[in-house]
Amino acid sequence: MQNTGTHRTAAPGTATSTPTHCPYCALQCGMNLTPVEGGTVEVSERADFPVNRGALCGKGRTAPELLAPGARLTSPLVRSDDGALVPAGWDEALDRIAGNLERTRARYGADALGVFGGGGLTNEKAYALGKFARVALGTSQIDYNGRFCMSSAAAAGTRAFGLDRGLPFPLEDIPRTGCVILVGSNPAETMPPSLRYFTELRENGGTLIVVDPRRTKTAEQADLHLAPRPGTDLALALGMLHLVVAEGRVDADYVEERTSGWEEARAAAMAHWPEYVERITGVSVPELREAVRLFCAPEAAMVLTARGPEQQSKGTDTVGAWINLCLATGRAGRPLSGYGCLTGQGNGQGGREHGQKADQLPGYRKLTDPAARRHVAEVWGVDPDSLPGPGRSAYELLDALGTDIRSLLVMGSNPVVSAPRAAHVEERLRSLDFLAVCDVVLSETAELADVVLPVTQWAEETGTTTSLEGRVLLRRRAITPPDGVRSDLEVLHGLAGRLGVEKGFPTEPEEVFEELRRASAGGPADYSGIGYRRLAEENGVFWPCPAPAADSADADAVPHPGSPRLFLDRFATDDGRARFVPVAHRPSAEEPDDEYPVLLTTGRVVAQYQSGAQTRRVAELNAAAPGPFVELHPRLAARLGAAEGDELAVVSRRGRAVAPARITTGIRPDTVFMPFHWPGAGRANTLTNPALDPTSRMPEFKVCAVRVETVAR
Ligand SMILES: Nc1nc2c(c(=O)[nH]1)N[C@H]1C(S)=C(S)[C@@H](COP(=O)(O)OP(=O)(O)OC[C@H]3O[C@@H](n4cnc5c(=O)[nH]c(N)nc54)[C@H](O)[C@@H]3O)O[C@H]1N2
Ligand SMILES: Nc1nc2c(c(=O)[nH]1)N[C@H]1C(S)=C(S)[C@@H](COP(=O)(O)OP(=O)(O)OC[C@H]3O[C@@H](n4cnc5c(=O)[nH]c(N)nc54)[C@H](O)[C@@H]3O)O[C@H]1N2
Ligand code: SF4
Ligand SMILES: [Mo]
Repeated sequence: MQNTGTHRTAAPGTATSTPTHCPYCALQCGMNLTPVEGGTVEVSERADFPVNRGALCGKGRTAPELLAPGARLTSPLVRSDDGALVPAGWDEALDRIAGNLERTRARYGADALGVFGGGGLTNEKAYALGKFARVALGTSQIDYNGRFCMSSAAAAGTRAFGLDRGLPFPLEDIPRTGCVILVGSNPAETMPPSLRYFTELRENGGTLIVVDPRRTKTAEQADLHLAPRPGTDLALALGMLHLVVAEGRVDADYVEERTSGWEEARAAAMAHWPEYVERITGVSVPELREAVRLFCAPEAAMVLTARGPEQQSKGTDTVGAWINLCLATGRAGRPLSGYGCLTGQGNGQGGREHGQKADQLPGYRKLTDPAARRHVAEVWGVDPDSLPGPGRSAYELLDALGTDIRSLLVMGSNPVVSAPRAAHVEERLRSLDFLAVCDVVLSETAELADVVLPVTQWAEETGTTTSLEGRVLLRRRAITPPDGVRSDLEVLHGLAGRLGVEKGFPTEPEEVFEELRRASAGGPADYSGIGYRRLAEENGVFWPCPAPAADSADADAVPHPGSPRLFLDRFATDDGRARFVPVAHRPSAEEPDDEYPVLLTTGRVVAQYQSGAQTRRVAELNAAAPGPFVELHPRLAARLGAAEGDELAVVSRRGRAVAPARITTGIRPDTVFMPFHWPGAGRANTLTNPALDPTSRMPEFKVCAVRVETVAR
């Protein structure tokens, strides 16, 4: 992978450089930007930001390439009578969108309008998009790609702790704990600069356990690598909890003082004998025992999950089982201990808090809660009864396109590549009466649109993101955008005005943030004590951060310091106790059979980001990861008669994808792996199963049954 891994750039330290953060993943690495010729910027090291201390991966380092006018969209596009997308002026493009939305609404009602957002949008955009759907469109039908990301961990965290903040502690705690279990997480490829926290953990004498069906670059760093069959993490965690009980390792005082529901959870775990768990997972009983020993030996320990165990039709219960393991051993809400989820997208954390989710109002409030509706309606200056109820989840929304939902606005996602059962989703998108897409490039989804709006990018606009640590950060504008593009906030302002809502959609990010502060005040994700000035001075503030009480007599009341570490005194439940949830093993929605005998799992490579819409346009990244592949074990390859590089067809009940073989002993022989970054013949999501978790509505991206065949040349 040459130089697409962790990399340090030179530090010119010029007076004109602007400190900001990467446009891509949730680590939100700090970087300095200096304007250069050609309308782009140069990235240099920003050593003062503690999370990455100047280190960047190849994606962050090359992100400026997409700022060049030739690399991105600089004019709105509209579908002409002969079916081509042709350049148009902003007024024409916005008029077309507003006109179509209005006609759809008049004919079919407001719920025939859909909105699909993204976890890469800043807090201001996510907030404005949720408000736009409920106030300007009046529709309940809004959801976003974060549903495909960490929603199972969010649901399980809320269920157990009463609050979902991905990491309840900062990354800097990792090197100081005793043991970390990383479940279905591959930071060596997905957040390279974060790997040092795990290296330092081991240098300090701590141990790292990695649970992944593949021996990834991350697993290579581990003291113990467990390689379960995809989709069996729930059983694995239950087997470990069984051993914790059987070996007398339960922290009875902690369970008594800080939790509820232990007896039921304990009984459920005791039904999962180690030998039974070995049969389900393929992880041997001695390996299970070793994992329990390493996890329980030190005073403090952590479990961190990512998409491996979460993107399953039982993702919520699976995360719940890992949380139960933490609770039974007294490893949550104590210093250097706890359960955390490594959130993925640039604003994966903040994007899930401020109202672009189907059931949600800003501040992580519930749309079904009358008090929350009253509070937010007051900030918005509308009647609480005018706010719609909860809408469909992401996949269900996409599945309803062309039937119940007739017109769709997409902002910050590329579902043609990234949604499960993508051929069906693509067909649903094509069946819409009207599709509008706001993007920086002509993504595969934008290619299907009736109107495409070109928007400004990270270095061209100010806004806040909330990193995987729950740290609210200020991204600053470093350069002027090229002519022809507008910000997402300007788009929403322009559309709302055309729909007759003249007020309430400001285009200045700080003005939106000030409103978000008020809307979030008193909610679980309270940002009311955070302002742009403070963010500029403090390198981020951890929420919750309430403002000093308005009725406080003391005008100089000390500002809230923010909350780097949660739950140390009490959990966010009504009684302050963490809740055990009894869970039991169940099979994946699709198990292998004679016709589809192999398991497919999917994920990422270091040089490409998500649907690849951005990174496939960067030459260096494309050279490092030029296309899809099928990773398989030599034994499976031998059975198929396939050699390295041979074209393989992977066939599921949803469709067929073709990509070259990459043969490695680092994967289970019963499993193949495909990265999902590409459209076309090698699109992994042609194959994936949209079976949904009943609680989080997360699709089962990580497990489905397939048949693998060689393709005759
Ligand atoms: N380079 C790069 N970095 C990224 C992204 C990107 O697209 N590219 N995306 C960002 C985003 S939005 C996200 S969500 C994160 C995702 O970050 P990760 O969760 O680290 O990424 P994935 O590759 O999806 O999945 C992690 C691992 O889960 C394993 N896995 C598959 N099935 C199972 C299973 O059943 N059980 C277990 N235990 N493991 C399993 C896979 O083999 C894989 O190594 O990355 C972020 N960073
Ligand atoms: N098989 C399989 N599928 C998966 C996953 C998996 O592990 N396996 N992972 C899932 C996960 S975790 C995720 S997060 C999703 C992500 O999948 P997508 O939602 O498709 O993510 P991106 O490719 O980041 O899409 C973002 C789009 O918005 C554009 N964009 C970027 N910034 C902005 C902005 O500020 N404004 C606007 N208007 N547009 C912007 C980008 O150019 C891009 O076209 O994929 C999911 N799909
Ligand atoms: S790890 Fe994530 S935030 Fe850091 S440079 Fe790479 S993509 Fe950007
Ligand atoms: Mo994600």
